[in-house]
Amino acid sequence: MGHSHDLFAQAKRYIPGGVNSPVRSFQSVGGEPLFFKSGQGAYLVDEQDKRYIDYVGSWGPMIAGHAHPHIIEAVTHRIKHGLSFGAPTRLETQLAEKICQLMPAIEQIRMVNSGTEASMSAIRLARGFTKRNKILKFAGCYHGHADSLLVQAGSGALTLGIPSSAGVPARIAEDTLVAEFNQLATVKALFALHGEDIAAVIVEPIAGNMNCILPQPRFLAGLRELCNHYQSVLIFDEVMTGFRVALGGAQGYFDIKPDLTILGKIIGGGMPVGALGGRSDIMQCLAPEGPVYQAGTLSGNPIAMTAGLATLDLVTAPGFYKTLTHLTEQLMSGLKQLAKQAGIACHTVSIGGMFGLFFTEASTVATFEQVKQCNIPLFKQFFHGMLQEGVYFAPSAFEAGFVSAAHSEKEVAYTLQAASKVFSTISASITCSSQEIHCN
Ligand code: KE4
Repeated sequence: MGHSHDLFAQAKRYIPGGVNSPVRSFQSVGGEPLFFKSGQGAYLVDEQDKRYIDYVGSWGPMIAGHAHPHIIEAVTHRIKHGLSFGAPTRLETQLAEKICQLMPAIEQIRMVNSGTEASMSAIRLARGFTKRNKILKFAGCYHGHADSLLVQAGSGALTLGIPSSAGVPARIAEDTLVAEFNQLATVKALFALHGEDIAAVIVEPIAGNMNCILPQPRFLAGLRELCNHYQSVLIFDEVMTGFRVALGGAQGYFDIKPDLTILGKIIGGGMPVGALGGRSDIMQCLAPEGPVYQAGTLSGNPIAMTAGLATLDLVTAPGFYKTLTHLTEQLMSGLKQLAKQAGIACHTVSIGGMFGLFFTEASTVATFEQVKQCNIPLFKQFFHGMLQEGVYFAPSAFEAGFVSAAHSEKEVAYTLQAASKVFSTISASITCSSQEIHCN
């Protein structure tokens, strides 16, 4: 018993689909998920001791790489003093203070245990603060699996073809309005119809759950202006982009000030953490100060706080994002060039340590519709070809990819060498099928 296949069969006996999160299932790319037993730096090791260069990074948290000594040492030390007290610790204040310093739009912050909890709580808080019920989200954006937000969602919901989940009562879903990312006119139209009832607009400032889509100029500023005009709360979901694209997150990068921010992933350094924060007049509505209830047994637990603090120690080092951004750009431009040389239409995008790879003739991909036009079967061939070469990309065409500080020119060079082989194989298969000749 050690082969991923056997482990997967056993997992399916006890766990629905054999996974504890659907996007890990490989259902959209075919084949079976790999079972990993360790991670070190830029690498993961599967149960057969095969190493993979990892561009998933646990879907974003592992920006310092796997098992970074500074984080391991901090957690190892802390764990000897106990795991959870369900009472305040100074560590929670330290992490809260650090985040407020790095993201000035966050005047106060509440720790929770996942991005889902954070977005669910932020929606409730915005509704309590404005005394309105409707929220506005964007098709293809994903904010976790709270009922109100599983309407035309991205990430695994989109990957598996269930963007609007079963089990969400219509009366809940009808309070969720859906606009199109990068298409401000669709937002204005909904505000014109429902403006006085819209409690909040929630947006991934960089859409990382329909692959990776950058905001077009004026899009985020337009959302800010509309929320000001209609007195709605602007919520930036920075679970993925927070401390990923820049030290101040996407809000710092694009210089737009949201009313509330949702965080997760990197602020936990791989431990379960989410957070919601923002204007103190809104945050003061949260219990025990105000009437909006929100709670969590393990919220702010000392081990997660320690891992988060140690991770932020690393990302605040001088030049951290400059180096990460350069390496990510190098990877993307290399892949684009190699695809072109092989006659394969490919568009790439990167910002900070996150990237998007699209198999499309389009010179830019700015909307959800354009993402859906991309060549998914070709992505599957690329994904499995690279996996064979020991390079692990996200098992979904609708996810962003991530580079860590542990990746170096060495990993990029190997990845590009592998991609050259894979693109050649794909190109040969396309030639064969187009000429309908027999190929071995
Ligand atoms: P969690 O509840 O999974 O911690 O966070 C939900 C969430 C909220 N907001 C954004 C922008 C997110 O990207 C996420 C979670 N991201 C997915 C992958 N893109 C998590 C992977 C999974 O579902 O297993």
